[in-house]
Amino acid sequence: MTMISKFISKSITLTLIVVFSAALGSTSAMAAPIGLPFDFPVPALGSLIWDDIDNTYGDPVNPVPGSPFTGDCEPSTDAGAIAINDARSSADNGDAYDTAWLTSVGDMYVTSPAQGDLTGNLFTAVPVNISGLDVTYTLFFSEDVQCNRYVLFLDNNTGAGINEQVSIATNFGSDGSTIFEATSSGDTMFTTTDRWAVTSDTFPFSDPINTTVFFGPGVPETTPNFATDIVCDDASDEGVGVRYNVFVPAGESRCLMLFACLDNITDSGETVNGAIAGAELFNSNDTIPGDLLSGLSQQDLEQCVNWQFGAPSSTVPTLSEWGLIAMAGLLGIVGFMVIRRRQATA
Ligand SMILES: [Ca+2]
Ligand SMILES: [Ca+2]
Ligand SMILES: [Ca+2]
Ligand SMILES: [Ca+2]
Repeated sequence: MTMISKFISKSITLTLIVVFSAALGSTSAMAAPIGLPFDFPVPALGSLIWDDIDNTYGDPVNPVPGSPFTGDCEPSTDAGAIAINDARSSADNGDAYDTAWLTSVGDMYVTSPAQGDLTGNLFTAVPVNISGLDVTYTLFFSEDVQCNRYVLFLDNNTGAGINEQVSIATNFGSDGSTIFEATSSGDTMFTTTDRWAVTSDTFPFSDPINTTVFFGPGVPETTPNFATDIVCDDASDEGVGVRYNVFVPAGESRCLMLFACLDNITDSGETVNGAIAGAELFNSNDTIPGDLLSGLSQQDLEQCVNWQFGAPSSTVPTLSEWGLIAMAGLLGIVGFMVIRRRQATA
């Protein structure tokens, strides 16, 4: 081996170690068990608190078995489904929800054992297996904006592709006073084409203004095939329910990512115009506010089928940033050695 080839082989080994350590570091976050129910106050944002993340929701005697769009939202006897019971905004307005992010895969509620993991601001429920998919319910609580991020991971560890309908419902605390202040299409009718909806309990407000974000801009692989403003057994239009068709190829993972925000989103004010201005930040992947994508890898983002991150239908693996930095360094050093060798033999 020449000196240069020895050097290259050593450098490649070093590069691999750097890349490998970076990859390990990103997945070895300390496990931090937390019992259900738990609350998540965000002291940096005034009175903001996400209340009672619990596994006591879903109606076991639902007329449409396992549907989050029918049955009792807060039943006295429950099906063990996981959801956020309520929230209070920065400006100290309570009763944002009467359960948010109640979820079904097919006709099965996404349930949870009484213990999950809370690492920093990220809650991860224990995965449950539904129709062959390992389903992981996660919530990220922002420190920057009055929003939480809901991501449902669907891992297919079987040898065949799986297609499922995923239904997600949020019932607002605004009850029969709920009005749709705005939707992303420019009207106040909530349909499958709306990326987001802003609702309130009608001015003057006593509950927070709610913004719910259902999918991203561009051409995501899936967007809702059904949308309803009547969820649970409430007769009035006091919630948002959406259903997605998700295909998970054999041995692969997919996810759905939605956001729920309160009041002015980026400040503590409570105005319809402020909420709409905040909602519009979700019209571009580049303006999603604050830390809301924190902890998600580029691969996670590309697997969330209701958003379009990266090139469409791209399956080319990408090097991590560390890998790119190490590779750039390696190429630079090799170039330097080559130049020196040329100078030495000139
Ligand atoms: Ca409530
Ligand atoms: Ca209320
Ligand atoms: Ca309600
Ligand atoms: Ca609309």
